[in-house]
Amino acid sequence: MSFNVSQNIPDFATTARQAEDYIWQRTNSVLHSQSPSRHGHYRKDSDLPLYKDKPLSSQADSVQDFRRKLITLGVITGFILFFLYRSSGLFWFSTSSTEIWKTRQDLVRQTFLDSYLDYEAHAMGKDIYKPVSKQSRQMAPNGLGWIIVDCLDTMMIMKLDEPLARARAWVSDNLTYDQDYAVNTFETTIRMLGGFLSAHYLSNYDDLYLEKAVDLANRLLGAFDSPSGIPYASVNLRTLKGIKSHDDGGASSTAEVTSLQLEFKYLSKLTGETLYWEKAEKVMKVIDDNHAIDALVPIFIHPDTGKFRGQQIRLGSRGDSYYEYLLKQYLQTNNQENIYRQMYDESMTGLKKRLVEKSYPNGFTYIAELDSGINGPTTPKMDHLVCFLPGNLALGATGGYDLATAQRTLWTFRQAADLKLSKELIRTCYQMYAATKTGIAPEIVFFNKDPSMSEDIHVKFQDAHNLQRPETVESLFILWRITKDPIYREWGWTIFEAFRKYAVLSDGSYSSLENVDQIPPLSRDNMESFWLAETLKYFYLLFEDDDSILSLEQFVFNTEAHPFPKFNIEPLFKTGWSRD
Ligand code: DMJ
Repeated sequence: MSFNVSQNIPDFATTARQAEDYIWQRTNSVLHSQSPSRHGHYRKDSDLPLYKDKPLSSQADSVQDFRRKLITLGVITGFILFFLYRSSGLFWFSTSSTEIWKTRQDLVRQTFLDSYLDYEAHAMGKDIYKPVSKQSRQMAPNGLGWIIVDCLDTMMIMKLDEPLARARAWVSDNLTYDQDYAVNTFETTIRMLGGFLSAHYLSNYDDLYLEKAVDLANRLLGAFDSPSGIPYASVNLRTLKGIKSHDDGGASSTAEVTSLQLEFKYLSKLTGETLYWEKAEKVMKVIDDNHAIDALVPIFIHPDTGKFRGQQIRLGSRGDSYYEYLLKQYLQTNNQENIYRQMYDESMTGLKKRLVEKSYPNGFTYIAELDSGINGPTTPKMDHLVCFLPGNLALGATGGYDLATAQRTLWTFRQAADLKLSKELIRTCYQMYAATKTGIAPEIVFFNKDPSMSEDIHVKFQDAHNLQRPETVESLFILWRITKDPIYREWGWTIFEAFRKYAVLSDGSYSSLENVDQIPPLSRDNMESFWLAETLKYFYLLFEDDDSILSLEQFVFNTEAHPFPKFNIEPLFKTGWSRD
């Protein structure tokens, strides 16, 4: 069963067929509207027999006649070739590019509905949903709104007014964060707090969402009450007590503690309350005081001491959004906090020096890992999570402006190099999809460093699943907006088609996959909230023609794809720290 809420959504095949009919009608009307020639041989409906009135020996007329026949033959051949071309699926001539992308965007919207309405029918308000078995459960006793809150803004962007009204009513009637339950500080911040903040903005400042955001943020603040100011991995929503991670010697993830800043700073801006700003900003000083070599940070940090734990460095899980938020903090306050730009540039220099490698035989550029520290050997492993980086590099190169505009102002060697690396990396991320049987990327890949081997990409059995993650489509969206190279949209369309073919269930809903190299693939019976909050939102924006919608010049997207408007730091705030 496929939910069909919007009757206006055109069927792609129907659109193509209508266009074909239209061409035929036009063709026939052109042919039929020919004036009868003095020879009368175009007039099939003429009473006169063909050639009846043709002068018997007119040399000129027979040459003209031959020409006409040639033209007619040419026109007919042209139409035949044209229809053959069209029936091969390439129909650029008949349907304008705008129509094609609009139709594709409508398919994304329909896919969102197919997923979301299935969730709504079987698990409305539950935090965890399994679309195959239709089982669901809460994370906290009364639920956190995990799926609903995360995708409020997607519904606003896609103009899905009816499910949005029901979601708002659910939030208003059912959602309370006054629960004796420990949540993950980072995940709750980026998904719930981030979701409320962008919903507040996009709903034209609906108070309900801001009230929820403030209530939740006040509870999350408890996580920052550590000796160093580095937040604990978890926090109890009722007692406001921060809780150390049960693993990793109690250390928090570096990416987690450094990916709260956009949300808390925007909340400061909205409320005028500086405490959120100060707590979030303090973390950045503690990190910087560690003086990581080449600005590449280990992936764990102790909340007690503020010192890194272990030496493992990577741009994948637990490392990724540290680098993302360095750049985005600089962008968020309209490029007025140069300290973050410096830190970002230093880390990208370190990345190019230490982590950028190429595979054999095709020379795919990838980001390696350092398992035993900055001076240890690299491991050619790359998480799909790293695919946020091409988009981030492009964003850093142009500041969110399109390439032509950015190049008109100041275009340095660094900007050019960052954009070049961005393009190489997105090609690799696309290859991570193209290399599998389903055309869907696995969670983790290994790249080949051995010149004698023939395959660039290797996937271990335990890494072959796919959680419908957003990073590659996020980067495609940013690169499309910035470069306007149509290849990024085409790659996005190919990936989207693969999801529609292999992640879809028999009832039209969607699920994660167990193994992307198996056809038919086995479903994982799981739907992550970021499928609705991020992946489908970025597909939708990638296929949008109008760049002024959530313009990258005016908005920063948090790491869960929730857009916040940029703002000026003055007069309320200042960067409250400086580098040693
Ligand atoms: C999301 O929650 C966020 O994008 C986060 O930064 C990384 N992991 C998931 C998506 O893959």
